[in-house]
Amino acid sequence: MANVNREILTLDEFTIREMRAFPQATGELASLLRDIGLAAKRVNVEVNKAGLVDILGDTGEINVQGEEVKKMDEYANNQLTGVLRHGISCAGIASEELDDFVVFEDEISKNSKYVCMYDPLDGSSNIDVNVSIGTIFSVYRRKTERGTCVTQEDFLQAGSRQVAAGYIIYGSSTILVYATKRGVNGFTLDPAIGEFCLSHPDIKCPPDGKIYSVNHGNFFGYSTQVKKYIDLCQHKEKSNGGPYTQRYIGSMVSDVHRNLLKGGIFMYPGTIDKPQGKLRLLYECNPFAFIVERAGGTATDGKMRILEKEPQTLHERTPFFIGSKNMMQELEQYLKETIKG
Ligand code: AHM
Ligand code: MG
Repeated sequence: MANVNREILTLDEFTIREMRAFPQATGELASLLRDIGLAAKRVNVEVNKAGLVDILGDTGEINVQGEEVKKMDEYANNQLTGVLRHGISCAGIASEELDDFVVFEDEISKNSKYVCMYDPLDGSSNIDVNVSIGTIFSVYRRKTERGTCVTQEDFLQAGSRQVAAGYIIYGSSTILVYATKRGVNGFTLDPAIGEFCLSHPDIKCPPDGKIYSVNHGNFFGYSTQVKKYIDLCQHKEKSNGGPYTQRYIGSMVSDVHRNLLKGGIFMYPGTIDKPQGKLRLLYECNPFAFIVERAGGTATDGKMRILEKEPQTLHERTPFFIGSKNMMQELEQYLKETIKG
C-alpha cells in the first residue's frame, strides 16, 4: 500500500485550520481561496497543453501567434470569473482583462463579504516560448452594505486594506502562494491527486539578496537616479556583497517569486515615454506588495509605499520597486536624491 504522508496539508485543510483560530470567522475566505484554487487547476491544465497547440499551429490549421495567447488570457479570465460568480463568497470582480468591474447580482453573491481583483494570466506573451507565467489575485472586504450590489468604491481601495492576496505560478511545478495578515504560505500542486499541498510554510523574504531584476532595454529612459542605482548593482565592491546578479524573465510572477524566496529586488520604473511604467496598481502591484510586505520585504512606487496609494481608476499604472528589506533601503537612498534633484 502506498505511504500516505499525513503531515502534508492540502490548501483546503490549511485554510480551514487557519480559520478555526478565529472563532468569528465565517469560512467565506477559505471558500473563496478554494474557488481560486479550482480555477487555477483548470488554467494549469490548459497552460500545459499550450505546447501541443504549437504543433497544430505548425500545420497551418491554427494561427497560434498572438491569437492563441489571447485565447488563453480569456480562458483564464472566464475560469476565475466563473468560479467566483458561482461561489458563495464574492460579490463582484475586476480583472485586467475587462474594461469595467463585474457585479454578481444573484442573492447569494449580493450577500457576500468580499470583492476580488485579478490579472488572470500575467506574462502571457511568454506562453509560446514555454516560460513560466502566472495568475495574480487580491481580495478586499467590500465597503458597501451586504445585500446590495457592489459599486466602484468597493474596488478603489488602498492596498493596505487587502484581506488576502496571492499568485499561482505555472512553472516546472505549479505553485499557489497566498498571504493573509497571518503570514505567507506556498502550496505545490500534486498532479497525482489534483490538490495543492503545503510545501512552503511561513515564507520569509531574506532581508538581503544578490539579485536585481529590471528591463535593461529601457535603461536610457530611466531617471538619473534609477540609472545610478543600476550602476551600483553592477559595480558593488566584492567586500560589500557585490556585484549583484541580474535576472529578468519578463514574467513578473516568476521574477518576484524567485526574489521572494532567494532575496532580491524587482523594478519596473517609469520611463521618459511612460512615466507611470507598465504595471497595474490594482491587479499586479498591490497583491505583490501585500505578499512581500507580509514576508518581511517592502514595496514602493519610488516615492511612497505602494499599499498606501489611493487608487483613482481601475486600470491605473504605477512605477514599482519591490523586494528584500535592506536592498530596498539602499535603493530608496538613491531615489531620494532624485526627488531632491
Ligand atoms: P502583461 O500583464 O501584459 O502580461 O504584462 C506584465 C508583464 C510582467 O509580468 C512583466 O514583469 C512585464 O510585463 C515585462 O514587461 P517588459 O517586457 O516591458 O519588461
Ligand atoms: Mg499583467
